[in-house]
Amino acid sequence: MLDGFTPWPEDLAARYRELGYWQGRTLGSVLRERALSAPERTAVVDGAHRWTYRELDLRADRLAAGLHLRGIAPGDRVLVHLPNAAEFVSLCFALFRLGAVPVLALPAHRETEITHLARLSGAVAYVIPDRCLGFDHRELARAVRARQPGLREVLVVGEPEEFTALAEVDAEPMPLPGPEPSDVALLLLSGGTTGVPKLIPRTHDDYLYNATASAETAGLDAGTRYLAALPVAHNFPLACPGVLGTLAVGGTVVLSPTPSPEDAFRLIERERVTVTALVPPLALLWLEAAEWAGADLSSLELLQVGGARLKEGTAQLVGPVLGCRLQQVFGMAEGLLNFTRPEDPERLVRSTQGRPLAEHDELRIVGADDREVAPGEVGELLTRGPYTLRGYYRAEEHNRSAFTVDGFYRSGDLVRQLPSGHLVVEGRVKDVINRGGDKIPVEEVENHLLAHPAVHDVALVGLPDEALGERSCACVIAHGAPPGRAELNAHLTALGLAAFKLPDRVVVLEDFPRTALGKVNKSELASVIEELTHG
Ligand code: OOB
Repeated sequence: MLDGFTPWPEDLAARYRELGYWQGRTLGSVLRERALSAPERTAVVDGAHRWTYRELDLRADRLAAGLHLRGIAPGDRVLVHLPNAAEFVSLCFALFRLGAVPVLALPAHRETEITHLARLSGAVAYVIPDRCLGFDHRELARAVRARQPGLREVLVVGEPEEFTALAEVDAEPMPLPGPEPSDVALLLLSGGTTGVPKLIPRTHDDYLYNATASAETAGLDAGTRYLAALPVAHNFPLACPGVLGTLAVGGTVVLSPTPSPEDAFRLIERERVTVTALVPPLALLWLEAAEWAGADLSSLELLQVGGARLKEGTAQLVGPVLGCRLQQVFGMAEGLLNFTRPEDPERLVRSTQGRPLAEHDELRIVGADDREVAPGEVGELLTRGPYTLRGYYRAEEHNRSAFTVDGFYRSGDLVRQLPSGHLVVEGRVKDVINRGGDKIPVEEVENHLLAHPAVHDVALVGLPDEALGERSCACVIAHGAPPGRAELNAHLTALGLAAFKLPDRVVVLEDFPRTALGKVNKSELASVIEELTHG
């Protein structure tokens, strides 16, 4: 078993098996089953490739053998930093079959995040594209490797320069011992509650349930053509049901290089896409673009929206403008997923974030004293269940506060539950800014800003925003000449921070409002900024 992984207690594990949540299969074996039953069906489409199930299955086997020969062993972590490309899919399945563990970095991540992930995971290899959207990942790899020499191998999709081409990691398929279904299959990134990002271990058993039960709830079958528009390293387009859920039922995955209407609409029309998933700001953008783009979107049957709160007004437009059904998804990489269902009344689909996926998802909605609030009241959502983690990877100390003693995960989300079981997300208690689905770990950005010589003190707050839900604003107490936004963002970029974490606004203040305990009062601070803006 992977050290640093917290398993479920034996009695609960036995129960989840008995109840059929954990089926004792691995992610790699599910692809094999599909390849045997329908080898010539199309599994994956991207700009450059069109792979049948047989081809994907073989590619995964050959890659697994090649990785094995290069010394990648079961349990080794491999940092995967790829865009939406066919190689992402074959590589993940190769690693699943080998029993090595992909660590899924987001395309926007840069030196700071990647170095942190490499260090925390102890990854032995780093897989990158040569260039992506104008950014040279080989330069990033050089910088990261200089700081993290444990990263033995850099494998490149495309032109490798001094590194190794992924295409050359190829060998005759060979028998490999493979993982147990209860082993960790992959490490996902947390949106964060405090400080730097955490890693979320997901087992074959639990993630396969996550993907297949999501597929059922979203009505997927072998005729599904799923468009991965969001970055596939994210749990939502990866397994809710996303890429893995689609492949598990024998459907076709179409990979879009970006989620822009320009790229996505072209693919929807060409590939007759039936299902896709978006975050709310992109749903809004698609709704606007659909009015004038003139693309044929008539194949679309279902649009899933999640990652941040969807406004009812936007929800209402999905059917009339895109001509498809809406499914709201309130999920987290940590596990728990909530979906609105096809049989739900229209009103609930529009105005709630859905109800739990599994009958045995346990939910507690609690007040500040950790006691359950009255039904229908707002409180923090705590949860445990057959696909919700029991501990972050290698985070013993953080785990003591992130979970209750009986193993409930503290989501940091404020919700209320309707008598039907549906949840409405009302806010949060965690210090994260949700910028249209991109999660900004506030403390991390504040720490980097504090390193700037002109910053005496700083507080990052979320301000309401029409398009994104929230935008970030850095409130700065200056040391000497007040720094501007361009200067601070240049500083953060030079440190190698992902672009979505850069403050959208910088406001220089004399002092911060404080709580009785002397902590920055962020909600009052946000009101002060609003006041400054709108008078
Ligand atoms: C998804 O996963 P993460 O890990 O990036 O972020 C989880 C957090 C939740 O704790 C919540 O704060 C927020 O994102 N969130 C929503 C939401 N869906 C997620 N807030 C309001 N309304 C929603 N519908 O974001 C994620 C994972 C799987 C499926 C969908 C989203």
